Amino acid sequence: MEFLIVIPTYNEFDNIEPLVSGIKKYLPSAHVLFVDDNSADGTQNAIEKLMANDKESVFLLKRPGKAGLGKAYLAGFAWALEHGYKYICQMDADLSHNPKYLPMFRESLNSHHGVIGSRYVGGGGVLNWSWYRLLISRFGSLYARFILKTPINDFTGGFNAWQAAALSSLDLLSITSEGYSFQIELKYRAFLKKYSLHEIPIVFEERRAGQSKMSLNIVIEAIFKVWELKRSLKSFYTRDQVAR
Ligand SMILES: Nc1nc2c(ncn2[C@@H]2O[C@H](COP(=O)(O)OP(=O)(O)OP(=O)(O)O)[C@@H](O)[C@H]2O)c(=O)[nH]1
Ligand SMILES: [Mg+2]
Repeated sequence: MEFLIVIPTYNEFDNIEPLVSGIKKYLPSAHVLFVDDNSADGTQNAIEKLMANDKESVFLLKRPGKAGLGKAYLAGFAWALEHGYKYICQMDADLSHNPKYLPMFRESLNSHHGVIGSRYVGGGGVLNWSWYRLLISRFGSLYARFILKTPINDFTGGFNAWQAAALSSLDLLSITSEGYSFQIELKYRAFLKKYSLHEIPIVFEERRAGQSKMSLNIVIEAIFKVWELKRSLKSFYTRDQVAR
């Protein structure tokens, strides 16, 4: 069991089939775990249809209701670790994350604890986003980088991959972030652990099908959470490292 892609879904019916065919095209050996929060649009049916022909590599974790991206990922990570995968990848379901980058992610995990798909390094970018969406995202990453004093260019992006051993050492059970701040928290914890993180340029494409779950609450959570992370995690990991 090598490479598992964990994909949280909420009402992504139209995206499931093209996403899985893209993954199979570029990284045929990858397994896929969908973590669905009881979508109302038949997303689970679309996943189960694929599973009927592919019991070996497509899996579905059903959850009772919409509880946010962070909780879905934590459930998916726990499943991945229980099943003994060596590498764990995070990816959105809405085709914003192009599966063509997966072979590069896999390759880079040979020499790095974590790989960050980055819109904000040379060669990376965003297609078809409104100027204000780009501004929120660009500002969000710079804000987190500045406050947390951490040299990561794309803090909020959700296309990342981890060596399972490194991921499992991040005290996942104590993570409380829900939306974008979940991505910030994970990367910050890995940085504090002094893990090697490699940013690979990706071009992010705006979703074409389904509805965005981005909300003002998610942005506000991230703005405040960064300060909380700085306070709570910095002292926690410094203490941990001194003790060792
Ligand atoms: N299981 C679960 N998945 C979620 C939840 N919220 C968002 N997702 C999924 O997380 C991924 C990212 O969410 P998006 O809505 O695409 O967020 P975004 O990329 O910032 O915004 P847009 O691309 O504009 O839609 C997608 O695969 C969503 O289906 C949730 O509460 N539970
Ligand atoms: Mg999206």
